[in-house]
Amino acid sequence: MQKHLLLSLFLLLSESASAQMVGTMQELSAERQAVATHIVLEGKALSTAGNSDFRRLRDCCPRLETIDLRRSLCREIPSNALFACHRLKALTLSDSVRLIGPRACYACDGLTELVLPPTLEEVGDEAFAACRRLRLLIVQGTPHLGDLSFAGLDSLREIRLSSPTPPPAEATAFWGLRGKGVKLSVPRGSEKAYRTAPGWSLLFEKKVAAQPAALPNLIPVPTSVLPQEGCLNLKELGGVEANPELANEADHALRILSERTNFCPKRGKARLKLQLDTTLNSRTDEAYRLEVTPSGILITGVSPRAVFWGLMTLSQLLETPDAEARCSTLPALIVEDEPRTALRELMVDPARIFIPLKELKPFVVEMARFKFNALHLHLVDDQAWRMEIKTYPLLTELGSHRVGMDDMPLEISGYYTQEEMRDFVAFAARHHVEVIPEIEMPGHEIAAIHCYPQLTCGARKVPIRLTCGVSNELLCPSEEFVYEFLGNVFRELSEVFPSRYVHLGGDEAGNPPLNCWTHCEKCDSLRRKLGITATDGSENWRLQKHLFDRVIDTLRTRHGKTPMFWYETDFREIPEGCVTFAWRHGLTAAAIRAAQENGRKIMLCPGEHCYLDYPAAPGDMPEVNWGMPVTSLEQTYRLDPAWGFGEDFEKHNLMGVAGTLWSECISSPERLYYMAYPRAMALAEAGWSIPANRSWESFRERVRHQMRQHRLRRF
Ligand code: TNX
Repeated sequence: MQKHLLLSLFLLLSESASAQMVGTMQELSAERQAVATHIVLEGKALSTAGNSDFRRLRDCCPRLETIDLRRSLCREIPSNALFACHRLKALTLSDSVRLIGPRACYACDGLTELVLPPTLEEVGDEAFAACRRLRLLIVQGTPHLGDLSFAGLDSLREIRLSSPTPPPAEATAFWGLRGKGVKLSVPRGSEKAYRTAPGWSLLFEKKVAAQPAALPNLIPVPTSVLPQEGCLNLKELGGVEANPELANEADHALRILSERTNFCPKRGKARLKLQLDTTLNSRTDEAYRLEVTPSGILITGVSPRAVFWGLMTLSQLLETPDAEARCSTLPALIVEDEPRTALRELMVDPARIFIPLKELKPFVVEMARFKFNALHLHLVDDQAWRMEIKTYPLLTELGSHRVGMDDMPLEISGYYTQEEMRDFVAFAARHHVEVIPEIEMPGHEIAAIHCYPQLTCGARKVPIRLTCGVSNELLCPSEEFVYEFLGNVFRELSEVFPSRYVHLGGDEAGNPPLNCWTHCEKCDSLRRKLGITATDGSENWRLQKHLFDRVIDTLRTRHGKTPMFWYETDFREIPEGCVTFAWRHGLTAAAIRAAQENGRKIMLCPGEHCYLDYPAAPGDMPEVNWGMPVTSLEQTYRLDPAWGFGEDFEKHNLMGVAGTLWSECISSPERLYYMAYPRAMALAEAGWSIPANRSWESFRERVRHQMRQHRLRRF
């Protein structure tokens, strides 16, 4: 005990007031976790599951720079333990560590040196991948090095090893370091063994041999793929041919060819030809045909967007197992393809945790690979307002900064200026991804109410919300300022987002729903004025209808937009010209019936399949949540967009599929990708491919290949 005290005192004086020495993280108060910069853990056993010592180090210590585990008894660093801890500068492992789990230190890009103790037996897949500043790696034992365990280490200069026999390594352990001149310091006499050992040999390779094209591992699976005789030698490909209306697609084509092949601009005689043919299909403007022959490639599409999807298919055909290897030949084939549903979107939530647009650009590029055609931006919520609205500057001045998301004391700031957003929307459009903005009403609006209290009943002042969940403060339907406010917001929004759609939220407005309006005098008189006499609980829903009707009318008549909203059973009516989203567990059939009865369109993103913010396996991130169910890859894959409702529903009501990435627990761009993939690939196929072509067994094979490609790309 005395030793403990002395050591603590020493640390306090020598390092800084935020140096902490404790047995386990539980002994450290939330306040001290929030400011800790150096932590020494001495615990006999560090916990690895649930709200573990490691989860707290990762999520609850935003200033943490060093972790010292030397005095702890810690056999395992669990998977995702310190995932994307960008601020971490040093990690000292204990001599008792046997296992480092998958992605344990993924993208810990502040680490510059790392010592793996002699006791270590296993380094999991991607355990230190993307630690881009790591210069020196010291391996004292012979652990097995997993798939991509040290991939993408741009700064690595030296690996020092004590073992004369090379630690067993997967072929991809050091992917990205080929020919980078990493110095390998090994015991004398063992150089040759390392030069030829699996995984290690890559460090000595100079040139990448061109690999033959992989078997088609296309996601989403196309309507038909017909193999033909012969193949195209890509060295004979000399360029791209397209009319001016396909200039954007021609640019993409050139980029794909130069990234993925060794084609010979000018010298090669064969061409990649892009062309429009509006007679190809009348059901959708996304149908394309891709033909590879020994003398060239032809992509025909109903629209530029369709041609672009053809290019995305071509890009997948050109993938080789080793991302550094260029594709040299392409087997002849004919692909004919079109989507099953019209709108295939992913939703991201920068309101809870801000996502800079520079991080969202590569996200859009990745979505487009799988033929998603819309990105839905959840721009506002109780926790923040993220979109510049010039009429109401306080929204972003006061509403876009806060510290804290549940137990994570993170400083979360940021908003999108209109100018930046225009640039982003144009970027996405070049990838044929439509950006759909969402402004929530009447609930999930605390950030706006905080800035402009007159938006809620009685102009109550409310603080910005720091936790997840449902709030009871709502926009007041009887306050004229609310309509003026929304009118201005949607007017400015329409000037930034050319999308046909605008999402109005509409979900989870209070608990009990809409009760905020029950005791508001102004709402009382509005109810009287509207002749709402019911007292069965439906009176507030009628007020909500009044609010929605007014806003929907403005959006449709003044801005030509199609409003969207999250379906709540109490809505009953889906107004003309609107699209509803089925999202709640167990209520998809009810939402579909409402869409059918009202003759409206519906998007499917049922919680059972499409909530990509839920953990994909037990114990996976987020390890701590509010009881989110596990939504496995298979579960997502098994989404039937028609929900068993048959052809009539599919033809008249089904609009598409959506995957949501609510961000209460998604605290970094790396985590956003981690939650999205591979499940987004499963969703892409559910939304695009016809049932006759879909099979979980086949998808499982293809997704393995696609995930390898995904991991090898940089975001
Ligand atoms: C419910 S889904 C919400 C969101 C949360 C999400 C968390 C929906 C329309 N509302 O506000 O972020 O659950 O999974």
